[in-house]
Amino acid sequence: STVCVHGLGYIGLPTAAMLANYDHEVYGFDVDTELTDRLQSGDVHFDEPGLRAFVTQALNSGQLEITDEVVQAKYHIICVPTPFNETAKEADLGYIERAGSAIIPELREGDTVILESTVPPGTTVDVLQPILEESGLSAGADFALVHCPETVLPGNIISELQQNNRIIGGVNGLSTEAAIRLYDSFVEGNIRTTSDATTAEFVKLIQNTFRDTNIALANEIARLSRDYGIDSREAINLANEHPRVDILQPGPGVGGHCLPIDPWFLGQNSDELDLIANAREVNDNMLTYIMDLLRDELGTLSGKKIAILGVAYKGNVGDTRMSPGLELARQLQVSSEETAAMADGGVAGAAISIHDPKVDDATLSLESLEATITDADGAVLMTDHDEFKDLAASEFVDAMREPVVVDTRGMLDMDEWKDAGTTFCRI
Ligand code: SAJ
Repeated sequence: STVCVHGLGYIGLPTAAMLANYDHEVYGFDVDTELTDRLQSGDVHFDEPGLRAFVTQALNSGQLEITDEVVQAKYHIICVPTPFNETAKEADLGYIERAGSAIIPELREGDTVILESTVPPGTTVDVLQPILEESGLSAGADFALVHCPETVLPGNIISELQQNNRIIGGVNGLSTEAAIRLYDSFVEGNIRTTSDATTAEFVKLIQNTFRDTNIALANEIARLSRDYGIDSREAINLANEHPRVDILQPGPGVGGHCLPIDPWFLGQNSDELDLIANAREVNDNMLTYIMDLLRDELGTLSGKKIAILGVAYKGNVGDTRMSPGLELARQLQVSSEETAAMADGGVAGAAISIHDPKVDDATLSLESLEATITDADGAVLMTDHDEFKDLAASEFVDAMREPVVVDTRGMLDMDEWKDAGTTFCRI
């Protein structure tokens, strides 16, 4: 079929290439003409294993065309961002509204419009449908309208696009059927359907909320464990021996563009967020906890140099969106005047240095590992990159002014690091 993919980011670009590599005639559309120019020459703008080759294959076969105009097509797939407005605690649906408006002139009877972006429950029916119906066509009768949430894990996008189970929620049965025909052509997982789009939207949000809440539990367990002088990771691993217990790993809090945001979407049209909102706070407060761990050893942080190892939001990716490492850097540098507004009210005022072998970002003044830890008073391991498994305790002891090391990912061997002479603590 002909498919027009709207939005060529983390989801849209791999999806467009996937469909093209499965012989659909695909038009990848984006409003950002600088981006479409780059993509036309096969220059992929973000780091994802295998993606460049995958996109190149699609372009070379002639099945994928990158365009800066919306194209008439049997299927329109909307993969635009839904940024979160921190202050209003609300999703910004502007990109979806603009994508919907751009489809109107190209929409024909028998076409299918699929929303993949993560959205607050009700968006497909209450926001997108009225816009599309300005065409004079009616959803469910003249054209199919569905929500089919994306579920791929950054770092593993291409294989999860194929392997994951998908949920399709159409505004009616005919809509659902139309979307199944498209996804069936490349999805190897199961395709599950629901009779309404709002349920599909809700399901996606509770999946990410489950993970965020589970991590919050792990983080609270880590804090409890410290008070009892035990190792939280050993306790969690043993607890998970039970056939019906599956606790995730504690860490520096939760980053990325999904888990820290999606739980709030559930509260957009409801007042019922309680545990879910608390879990968000528990995760965000891990940064305060890390700064308290540093203060326990260093006294004040004011004027101290803290080395931050890892500003990607998770291991082995170069993505820094909502990253705990960057947020820690920000909070450590907060001066006394600004501190009043901070959660813990404590004065930080530290100097920071940052090392991340996976991140490529000129705005961050990243340094080599050696420069980062030289003369530092504290070092915090924030991201579980494979490279960090090989960190050598002796190098830290030699380079740092005071070898206080906080391992928020449980990657380093505690006994070895203590024996080497560091003041070591781990979450
Ligand atoms: N994290 C922990 N402890 C853990 C696991 C993760 O602290 O045990 C942290 C990570 O370090 C990271 C954050 O959580 O900061 C999120 O990482 P992640 O790997 O859990 O998830 P994302 O954000 O990369 O991708 C999630 C996935 N959702 C679920 O697994 C339910 C993915 O499948 C979704 O497609 C994606 O969100 C999305 O786009 O919604």
